[in-house]
Amino acid sequence: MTVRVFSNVFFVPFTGRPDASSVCDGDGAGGLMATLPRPAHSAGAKVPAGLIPAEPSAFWDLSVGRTHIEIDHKALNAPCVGGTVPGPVLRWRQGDTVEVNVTNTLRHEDTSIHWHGIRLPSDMDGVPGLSFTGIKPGETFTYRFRLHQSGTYWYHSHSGMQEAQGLYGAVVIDPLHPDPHVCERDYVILLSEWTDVSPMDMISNLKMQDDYYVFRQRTAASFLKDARAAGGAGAALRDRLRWSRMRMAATDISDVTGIIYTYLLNGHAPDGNWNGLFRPGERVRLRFINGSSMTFFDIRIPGLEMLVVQADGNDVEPVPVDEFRIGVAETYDVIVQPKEDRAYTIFAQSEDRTGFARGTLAPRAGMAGPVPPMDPRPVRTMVDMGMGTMQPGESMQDMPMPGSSGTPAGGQSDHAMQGMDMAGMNMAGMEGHGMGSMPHRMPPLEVDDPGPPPINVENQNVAVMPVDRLGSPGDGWSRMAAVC
Ligand SMILES: [Cu+2]
Repeated sequence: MTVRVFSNVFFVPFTGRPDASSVCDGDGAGGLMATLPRPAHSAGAKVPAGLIPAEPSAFWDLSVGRTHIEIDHKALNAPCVGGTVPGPVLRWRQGDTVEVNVTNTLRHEDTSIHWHGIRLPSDMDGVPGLSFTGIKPGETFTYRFRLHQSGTYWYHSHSGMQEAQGLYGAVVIDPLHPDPHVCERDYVILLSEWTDVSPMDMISNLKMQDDYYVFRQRTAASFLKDARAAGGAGAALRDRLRWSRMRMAATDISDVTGIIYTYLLNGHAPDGNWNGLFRPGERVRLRFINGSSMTFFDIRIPGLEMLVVQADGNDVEPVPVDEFRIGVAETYDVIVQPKEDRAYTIFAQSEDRTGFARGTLAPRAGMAGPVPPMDPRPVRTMVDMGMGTMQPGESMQDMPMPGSSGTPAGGQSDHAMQGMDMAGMNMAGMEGHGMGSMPHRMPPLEVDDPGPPPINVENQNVAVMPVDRLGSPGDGWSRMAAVC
């Protein structure tokens, strides 16, 4: 079996083409395919989470209010659309002028809806204080704009911390031209987080201690393991000292973690097991949306190859993958073709492996596939920090360079200096680091860089030696190498 770990670096633009019962109830049948009536004037149509309305509609009435929702024993008076998390899937059609009335029924808070990734006039963008004044309690604001694009997008509040607490939903825009990727089944898979901790408390905690929610620090007990991995106690100690000098933790992958988050798939906790139905042999399109505030997910469906056909709403040259990573606010459409009469698990583990979201593609409602264990947690290296792995005595030749795909983090390989951007590099600090052994293959320096940006409140650190790691294998690489 070939290992394919997806990175968007491989994507080339293709052609221009084409619930909300929240899941808070843990109803496993939430994603069943059904024939749904077309909403003439969709009032946040009550369509099960993940299902796309049967027909697009240009007119929508949405109501924002707070609703008591409990998921995974975490109760929250959540700000949301239509009383559900996530809000309804809005299905539009390219070329239409859509009209969305958003009524704020919150008592004391403004609200707003921002259309993520949609090209529209600035006063329709829904960012209070920037392009409009927000929607006051009791008011209705009418968004009206023409749709120039198609694809998978999403919407979320841009007021206060409402998005972090549940005010988001999916947007699916049908293309004007025939869609090259029409499938028998079509589901939205919206990933997000759920917690009963106040978002303002989270920010306050993080301001005081940046690894407040990281409960997996390296300790004296893990030093032996580190020493074995680093090739000696001295190397392991030096590594820890470098991290210590930066006042950072190598294990600080996500600022907020599964310690307080439950990861949701279409609003369902892992135990809720969202279901999407298929008949064996059918092609199923899954529109993944990362609607979380903090979490990157690594997604796979054991036993199924995924064909990535769209990224952030843009059709791409199809790429088959076994796993891909989705960052916050990104969308990826994939097509799968389950051939067996069995359940397949959609497994989305958080990048830091402190939890996962999970759902099931199944031929019959209520089925559950095996849930794989999470992969080992990643530990950051100096390469991840853009600082290379150079140690005293090592030569530049040993350092990972741009385009060094296939080199595991922290690994070493023989690379020419080609492609390396030396501009802005502080060479003074490199004495004793083996510059004398720099290979002769190094091309002449081209210094056309204006230099690093100023360090200020907005820009607090700049990588000394930026390294392009888009081609690097993902965190799942070692696992996949092991099983293949
Ligand atoms: Cu956004």
